[in-house]
Amino acid sequence: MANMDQHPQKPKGNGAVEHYDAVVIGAGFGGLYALHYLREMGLSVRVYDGAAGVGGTWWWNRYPGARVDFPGGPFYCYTFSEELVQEWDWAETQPDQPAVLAYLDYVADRFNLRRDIQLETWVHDACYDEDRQRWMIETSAGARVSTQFLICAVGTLSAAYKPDIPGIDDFAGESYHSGRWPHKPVSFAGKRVGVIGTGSSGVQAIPEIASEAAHLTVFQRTPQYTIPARNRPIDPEVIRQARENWAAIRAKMNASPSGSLFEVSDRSALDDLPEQRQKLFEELWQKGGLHLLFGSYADIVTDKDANRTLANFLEGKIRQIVRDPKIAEKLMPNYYVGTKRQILDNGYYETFNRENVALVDLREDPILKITPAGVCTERGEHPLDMLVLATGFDAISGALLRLNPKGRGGISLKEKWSKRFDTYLGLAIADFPNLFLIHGPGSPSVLFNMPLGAELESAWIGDCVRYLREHGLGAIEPTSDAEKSWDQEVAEIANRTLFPLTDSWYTGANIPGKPRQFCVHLAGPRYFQRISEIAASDYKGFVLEKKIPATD
Ligand code: NA7
Repeated sequence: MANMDQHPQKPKGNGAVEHYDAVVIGAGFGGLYALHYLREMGLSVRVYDGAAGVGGTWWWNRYPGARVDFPGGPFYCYTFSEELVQEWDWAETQPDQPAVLAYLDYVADRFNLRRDIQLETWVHDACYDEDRQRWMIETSAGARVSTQFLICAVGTLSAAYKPDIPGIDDFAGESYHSGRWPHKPVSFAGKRVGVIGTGSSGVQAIPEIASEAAHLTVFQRTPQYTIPARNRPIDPEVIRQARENWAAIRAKMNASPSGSLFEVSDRSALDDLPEQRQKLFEELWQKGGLHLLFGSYADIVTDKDANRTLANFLEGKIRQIVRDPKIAEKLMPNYYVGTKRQILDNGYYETFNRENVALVDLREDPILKITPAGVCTERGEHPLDMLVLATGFDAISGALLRLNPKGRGGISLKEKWSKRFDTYLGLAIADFPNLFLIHGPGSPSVLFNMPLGAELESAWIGDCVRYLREHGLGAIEPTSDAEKSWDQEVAEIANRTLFPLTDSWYTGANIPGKPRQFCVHLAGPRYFQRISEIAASDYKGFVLEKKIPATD
């Protein structure tokens, strides 16, 4: 896989080592809150991020149409500060990327975080020094840094994936990856644009590009189910109620399987007659967003027959919306609905009714190569002025592997994770003492409200650090046995669902050669209960080391 990020060469430092209690890598939702939490505990903390601004995934993913694909507004944001909830005005139900970035910029100022954040700085190397119980870090700015705790808040969708298509670097026109979108305005006007990829990013971008470009060619390998987001201004009453009852709302989100306020159905899709189901599906389709998936029936992602009922409904919608039946058939997905990241769109299927949009089905007409002039498929050349790669990410584990820390005995994460992405609790890794993960493999990460999950995980990490300090301990690390049983727990929960059966970035199937493993802990609130129980049991499953007296 081509590396999308050309990290700057390391300038020579002056040799002095900077010392911190904790280093956090990443200044997105996870890293910003980890900084706040640890600093409030009195720790010296330094955050490094390669981007030129805070925001993490929301800093990089600024492609047209990028929006929150979860219940947004006051429900996709930090929950820890009641004042913040009172102060920040969300305008839309599915905030767009500039709105989320503006919020994170505000948070960085509001909590005075910037003084401890160093931007445009990549961590090049991180090695654990067993004798000192500290991590030694080298940055792209040439600094050498020593820290007791290393918190990796590197993002689940941050290692952009550029496929190995012959000639991909030869294209002579403008070329952009959705996850590395430029900060200058990009104009599609009068241009022949090609988009490769129809996941969340492609589906969000395609209607926007089509409305401006002279012509758009969509290169689709795998069609996906998408549901109208029905983004709209937030009802001021919803905001008022959220502000008035924040503690109760926060508790409700904490207790919900997805970390949201969705009313979850406890009924089977198979208990209803077809007309009843159709009526309910239609109602929830009109409501928009994830209601259809979460609020219709309890067994949509656990029972194949229940899943088929929703698939039939959505396929009917595609046939209804897309006027040309041949194009509609090309857009027909073939997987268990809901087991890939559920896409929320703004007029995606409708886009294929436009005169200036063409769909190339790569399953019957594969890409042979990319030339300076465009994309060559088996059936001919598609001349283009601009190529957009919406080809996704090496998700969940990719950014950690790119960092490739070296743990006990010099073992690298790449060696450790060559076959499986073992962690304990999704928070820690055997042989990597004092290293913590936010949204790591084996945590609820991408299938739970991510800002809320980041808060809960950061607080767990902070409390663990406090425990070590209060007990005169210098290092903590899980046992391999604990990792094995955690791995089993994650798999057992997942195997009660249809998720592992689908090729997706949840299972790693989008990256050639990546080990297949469904890495998301699907038990939401039960997960957070489990990790607090483990903390309360004096960190069962971990080895705790006495503090070695400092020698420097
Ligand atoms: P996804 O969901 O991984 O989508 C990537 C798309 O790119 C998907 O349609 C892939 O088809 C396609 N792809 C990847 N490689 C190729 C090649 N070689 N040829 C043709 N098509 C290819 O990533 P997204 O960025 O859309 O979604 C991640 C988002 O989830 C994130 O931004 C949040 O919004 C939530 P495939 O399915 O592999 O056949």
